[in-house]
Amino acid sequence: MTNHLLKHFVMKYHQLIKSIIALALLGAGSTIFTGCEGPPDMGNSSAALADDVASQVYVPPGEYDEFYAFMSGGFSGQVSVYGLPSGRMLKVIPVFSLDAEKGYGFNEETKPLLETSHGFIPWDDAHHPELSQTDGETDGRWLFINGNNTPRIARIDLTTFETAEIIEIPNSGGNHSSPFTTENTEYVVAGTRFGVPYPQQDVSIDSYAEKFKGTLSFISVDPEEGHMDVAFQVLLPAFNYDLAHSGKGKSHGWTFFTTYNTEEKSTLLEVNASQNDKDFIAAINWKKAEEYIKQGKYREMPAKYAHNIYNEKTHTATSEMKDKVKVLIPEECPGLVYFLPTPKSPHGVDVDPSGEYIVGNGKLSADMAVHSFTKIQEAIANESFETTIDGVPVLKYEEILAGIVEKPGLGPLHTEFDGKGNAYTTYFISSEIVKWDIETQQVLDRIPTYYSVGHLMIPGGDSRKPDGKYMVALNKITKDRYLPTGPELNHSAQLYDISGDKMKLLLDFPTIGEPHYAQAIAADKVMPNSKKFYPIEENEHPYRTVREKDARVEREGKDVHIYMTSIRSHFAPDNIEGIKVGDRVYFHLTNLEQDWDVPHGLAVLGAQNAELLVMPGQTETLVWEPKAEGVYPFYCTDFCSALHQEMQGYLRVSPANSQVALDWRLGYDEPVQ
Ligand code: K7E
Ligand code: CUA
Repeated sequence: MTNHLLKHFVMKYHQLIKSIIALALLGAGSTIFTGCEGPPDMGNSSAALADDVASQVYVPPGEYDEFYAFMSGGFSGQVSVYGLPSGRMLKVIPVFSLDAEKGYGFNEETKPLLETSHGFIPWDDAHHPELSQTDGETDGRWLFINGNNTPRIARIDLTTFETAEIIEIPNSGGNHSSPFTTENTEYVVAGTRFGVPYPQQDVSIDSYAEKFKGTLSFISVDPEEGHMDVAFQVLLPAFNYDLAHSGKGKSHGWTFFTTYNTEEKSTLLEVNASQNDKDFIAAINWKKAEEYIKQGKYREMPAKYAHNIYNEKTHTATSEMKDKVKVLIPEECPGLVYFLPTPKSPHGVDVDPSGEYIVGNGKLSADMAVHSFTKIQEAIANESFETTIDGVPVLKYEEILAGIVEKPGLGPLHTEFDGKGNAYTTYFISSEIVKWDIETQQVLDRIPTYYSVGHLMIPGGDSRKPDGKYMVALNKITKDRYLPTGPELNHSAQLYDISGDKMKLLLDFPTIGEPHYAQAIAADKVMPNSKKFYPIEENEHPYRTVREKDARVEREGKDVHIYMTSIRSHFAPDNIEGIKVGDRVYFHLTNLEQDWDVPHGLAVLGAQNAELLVMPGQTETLVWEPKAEGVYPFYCTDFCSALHQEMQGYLRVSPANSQVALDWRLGYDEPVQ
């Protein structure tokens, strides 16, 4: 956007604010263009790209990228992995949604990962990937991500790049302010976006202000195994808890959650939740919470939630239903929670690498408030409280303010840091990123995004040690950036060089779903630990077949278990007879390969299911219930050798009352049995 247009926006700010409230975050893309004389000068974006830009993002064939970037899939429910600076897509990791490509959620082993208290849920809306940290630095062990719709947090193991665990969050509705980690991954957090009746019950929606509540959950993470548990919840008024970040350095021990709808309305929120001049950042002293838990000052409340863990030895997930949770009530726990007044419907809350500055991205505010952790501590010590809400002291705004960034842009959403004293904030409505000095709050630079940027990401940009070389803008609107693909366009990411004084656009690349947020990490923190295959001698799957000569078929009533192996380029057995209509057939396929990148697939004609894609050394199970007699081919779906097309077999299905004996073989001369 040109400076002229920007000035125009700022001047018209007060006129615009009404329409912003009405339109903000709704008609996004069009809002940019309707309030002014025409579209911004887009020609500049490519003209401004100098020749050296190409070499900055060029990773020659066969060479590796410098960073792994993990992008949330938004409504795809997955995580996608990109290399930076090339923007090459490396993998899609299935998390909350079924993925037919990998059989995830279709095979028997991964189905339990998608169990919840509402039953099997094959989809979610994933917003915020978050890397595990040690001492405030990303450590490359795990990636967490929230499921927004049916509140959940998933943990991805970065040795396998697979979902290892999913825990459901009870007493919650819309797990949006999640899963932001603490400095040593003591906790990942989960704040409810929607107020919900507490406990859940059949009540009038008009009873919102009295019967509805908002919970903020702290999910402990086992430092060795990574296993998650709901350590405690804090029970608060039914505000909408939007985003969070934990303190670091001097503010380690605290976590900050933004709120909107402090009006506690349940209808027409675009107007009703935009009344208060200031909403709050809820500051939770979780070290204090740990003391209260130790002292037994919690209430144990009934709560139903699923905890699902994938076991890498058995290659199988299990799901357990939990039934209670520890709840802390602010009235009973002084010093646990404070509200920091923050203008106006803040979206992101971001803590700078030192832990001193807490940035409230007030999306409907002209200026942006930056709080000081030191001043917050002083205000608490002096009891400088404006008032108290449900036992939570509200600190005095003026006393906790480090400063404000004056009229930087329109619609601030999120801020990240480069570790060199600079902050970078996205402006959704004015479609730009503004760089400013954390200590002086002076604006230093601004650059347009194409278009309507949401989150931004700097590798390590929310940790104590950002790697301030690149920045990625995650844009909501793609419009004219790529060849048109009909009404739906992939979201667009943009890569910027932030190593100098001026931000510089390097690259556009399309993404999958809606990557609200992303995280990135130096490749050498992850690459050395990447698993190449599963050692067959460690396979503890109950239906494994570790030698081809053990391949067999066993009938247990109407259940038929096929203990099958695959190795280039055949299945054992490859001819099976004696299956009957009405049987339930389990293909337990063990891939005997012990080499990197040699998966085999398995697909069966008429199976109402996805394929299996079995990694070397792994066992996976496809269930098939044949509906009609006949002879059904099956084959390998992954081109695994020159004789991949020969990797096939047949399964004969006879009528339910037939006398055809169970029989299986591989080759005419060398029967398996
Ligand atoms: Cu899209 Cu973090 Cu869900 Cu902001 S959120 S943009
Ligand atoms: Cu095995 Cu193709």
